[in-house]
Amino acid sequence: MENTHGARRTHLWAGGLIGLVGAAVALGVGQLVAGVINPKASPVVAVGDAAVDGSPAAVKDWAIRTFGANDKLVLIIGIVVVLALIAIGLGVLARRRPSWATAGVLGIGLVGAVAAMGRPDAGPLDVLPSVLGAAVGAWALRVLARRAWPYGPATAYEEDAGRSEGDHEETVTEYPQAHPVGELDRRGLFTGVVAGVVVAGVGELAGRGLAGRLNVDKARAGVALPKATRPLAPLPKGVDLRIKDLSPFSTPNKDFYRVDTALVIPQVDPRTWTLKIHGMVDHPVELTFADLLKRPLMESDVTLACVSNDVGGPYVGNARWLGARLADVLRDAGIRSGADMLLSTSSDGWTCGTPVDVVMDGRDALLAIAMNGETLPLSHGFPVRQVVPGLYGYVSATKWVTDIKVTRFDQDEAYWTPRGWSPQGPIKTQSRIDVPRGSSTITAGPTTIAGVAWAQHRGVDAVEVSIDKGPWRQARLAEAPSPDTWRQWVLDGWNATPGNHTIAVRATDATGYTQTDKYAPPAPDGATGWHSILIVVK
Ligand SMILES: Nc1nc2c(c(=O)[nH]1)N[C@H]1C(S)=C(S)[C@@H](COP(=O)(O)O)O[C@H]1N2
Ligand SMILES: [Mo]
Repeated sequence: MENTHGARRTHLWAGGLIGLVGAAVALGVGQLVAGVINPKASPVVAVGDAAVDGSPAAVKDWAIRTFGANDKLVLIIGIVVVLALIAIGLGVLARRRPSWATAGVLGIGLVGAVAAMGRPDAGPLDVLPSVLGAAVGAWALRVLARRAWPYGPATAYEEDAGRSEGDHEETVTEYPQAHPVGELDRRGLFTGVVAGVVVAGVGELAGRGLAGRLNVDKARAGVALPKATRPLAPLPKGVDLRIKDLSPFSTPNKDFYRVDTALVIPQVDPRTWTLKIHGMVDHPVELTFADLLKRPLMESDVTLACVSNDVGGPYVGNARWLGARLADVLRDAGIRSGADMLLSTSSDGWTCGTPVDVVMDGRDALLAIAMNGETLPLSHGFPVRQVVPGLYGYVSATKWVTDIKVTRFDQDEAYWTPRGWSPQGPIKTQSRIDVPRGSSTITAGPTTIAGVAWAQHRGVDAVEVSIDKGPWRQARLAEAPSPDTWRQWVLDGWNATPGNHTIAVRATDATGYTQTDKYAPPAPDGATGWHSILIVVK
């Protein structure tokens, strides 16, 4: 039991605690409502999406480079931490200025609602998770504050001494009160906190469960992949040098890099998926998934690369894709003269601008449905994505594609263009050292140096290695099934001597172009420069 003096203590910790529990209730209710309406409208996800779309290209670049595939997790954690700090502040405020705290909670809800409405595929109901979550959260905060300080807030100590123990109203003026105003009721606080945590947890779990009913994993598992009308021969053995720690020629799906703006992987049901082709065409087309599976399907080995890759970066991978020729589908629609851009849109509103002439020039530009013999994984665009050899992913590789508008570069702009990236993005010739690892320590003696090089749709003709700025030595190249894939390379017979060494690599593509040593950063249209590593030999 507190004494009168103790009652005047501020109990900041209790304020912070009820703030956190109120926020948890708000998020739990928000998640539950989002589960019913639309998982992407959940407050944290909506704010995260808005942060992704609203942050400058340089920040996104930095996030991708620094956190890699964890960039989205880091963002969500960041949002939750900021929210927790605000919640603690509002909880402390709730004791003495309950209406300010309520206004604060509703204000946060408004931020969530605005973020949810800012999504390109938002519906009017998408404000509800944030609005209802905030309303219930604000109410919960007031209830918690009343339970924690049932005898009134500390500021009312002098003004309102008779509020407690109504039965003894006559006598309280003469004797010290049993419960001074402003006293913390630990039991009331505790039970309130427990109730709040239960509500938050149930909301969170039920919301996730409801969101899961939209899960298309089952639909994906049910897809019966047709065989290719024009199957490719199995890969020749010679494509893979089978060197330890060297990137395998075929990147397993589970190891394939993932780059996109989606915080929640779009769940696109193949039974309702359609692809609309419209704009500067003679006959607009709308394809269903079944229509697409009935078309002639071809296989193609294509290496994808991301423009955000710095020199030597990891965002490149090679797969065998199965799909319908995009050029044939476009020919059915009849492209009108003057059109030079395909503006493709994903189910979540991301857009991509691809040159018409590149897609129509005979290369294996696909509407792909499978990757390495497996139905397209959800994270790589299920049910249908574009694959265009020779172009960076941001101008070609639309995942979850649902719409292609045939248009002109001078009339339309894709997602990354106003964010500082070039409208056009042919892949630049690049090479990378995988073995030995940069900055590693190795033992002296004969050492294998190996890596990959790519110049999609031109092909890699030569790779050279220079040790300690010495003469360029020709690396041995693995086979490549087509100019659309990367090529492994190896330099045997280097006798590593103790000390520090630098190793640099450069490739020459089939047009005769040799990589420049002049460094350019990824923005606006792809990095250039030689990959160079430092190693320590002991
Ligand atoms: N819908 C959608 N498709 C997208 C993107 C995206 O953000 N959204 N990112 C593109 C980029 S920048 C790249 S590099 C490739 C990466 O494909 P992957 O994740 O399958 O490796 O997808 C492209 N397709
Ligand atoms: Mo990318």
